[in-house]
Amino acid sequence: MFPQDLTKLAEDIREMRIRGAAEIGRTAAEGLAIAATHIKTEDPQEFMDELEKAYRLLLSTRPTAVSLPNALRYVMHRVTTAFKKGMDVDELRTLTIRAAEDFKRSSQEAVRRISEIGAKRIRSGDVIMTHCNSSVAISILKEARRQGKEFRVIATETRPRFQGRLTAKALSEVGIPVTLIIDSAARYFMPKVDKVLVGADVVTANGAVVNKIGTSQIALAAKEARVRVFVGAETYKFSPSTVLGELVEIEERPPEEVLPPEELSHLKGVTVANPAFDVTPPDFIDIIITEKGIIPPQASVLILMEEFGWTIGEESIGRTTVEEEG
Ligand code: RUB
Repeated sequence: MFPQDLTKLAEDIREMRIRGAAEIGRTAAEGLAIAATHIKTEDPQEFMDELEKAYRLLLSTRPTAVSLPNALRYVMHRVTTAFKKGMDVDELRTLTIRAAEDFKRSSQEAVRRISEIGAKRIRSGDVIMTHCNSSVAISILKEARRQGKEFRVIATETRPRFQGRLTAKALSEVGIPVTLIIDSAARYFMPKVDKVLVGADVVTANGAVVNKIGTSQIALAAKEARVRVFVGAETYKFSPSTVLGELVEIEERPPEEVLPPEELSHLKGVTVANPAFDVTPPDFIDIIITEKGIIPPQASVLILMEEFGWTIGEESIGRTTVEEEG
């Protein structure tokens, strides 16, 4: 039995009340801290077994954003190392909570750094298209605005969950003019756009970016119109398993998000497909803005090697993508 807070947190991620790759990662780490707080045992092995169950629950909530396993493994790696050194339950509990806080802090700092680096790429007079609701893309735009730059944003509404409305709200609140468009109007507007700026759920070893469904179409239209595509992604969005040739799982969301079940039931022979993400190949991306600096997508593997070591294997994947303290 999981504590109620943890079950609710996992459900909030699954049902997208908590969403966006960065927030999913931070919340998942917090989930382990909640689990650690509630585990009632004096036996370190039992503590680890219970924590492992919480890890599996959190891991199962959404399959695509690699920030989720990277955040969880960051915490688990530190606790497992301490367990192997013979720490008692109180120490393991404290360490789990501290590791989750460290991940959160490090993630927030990465986003802050990216916003500083990314804001330099935005000029007054720009028209910037964004898709979905990326906290990283938004923080870059907000920082540029804070620096006094005057620009306009075109935000796609992002069917079926309409995350674009959240983006429009967040930007308008800081005085950035926004035009909200339907997703299928992206190519129509592209000739008027100077830059496309999106976030990422995953960056693969070859520099492909997995982000909200529709991102690749926008990147395609951008390439056709010779508009540059910028991606904002913290290094914990880079996927170590893709170095080993693993493919990124694309989440398939329920059909009810697209069509009410009662309507669907009247349509004989009609099924609904609702993939939540797509893959934009590296050739369609100009730069990836990370907290370590700007890289061309083709250099993504270097970020992974730096973060996970030059001999990436199952062992190193269990490590971390954010710096550990002490
Ligand atoms: C959100 C989405 C966002 C990325 C990046 O999808 O695709 O663009 O997660 O977000 P969903 P951030 O709404 O299905 O979670 O920059 O906040 O990490």
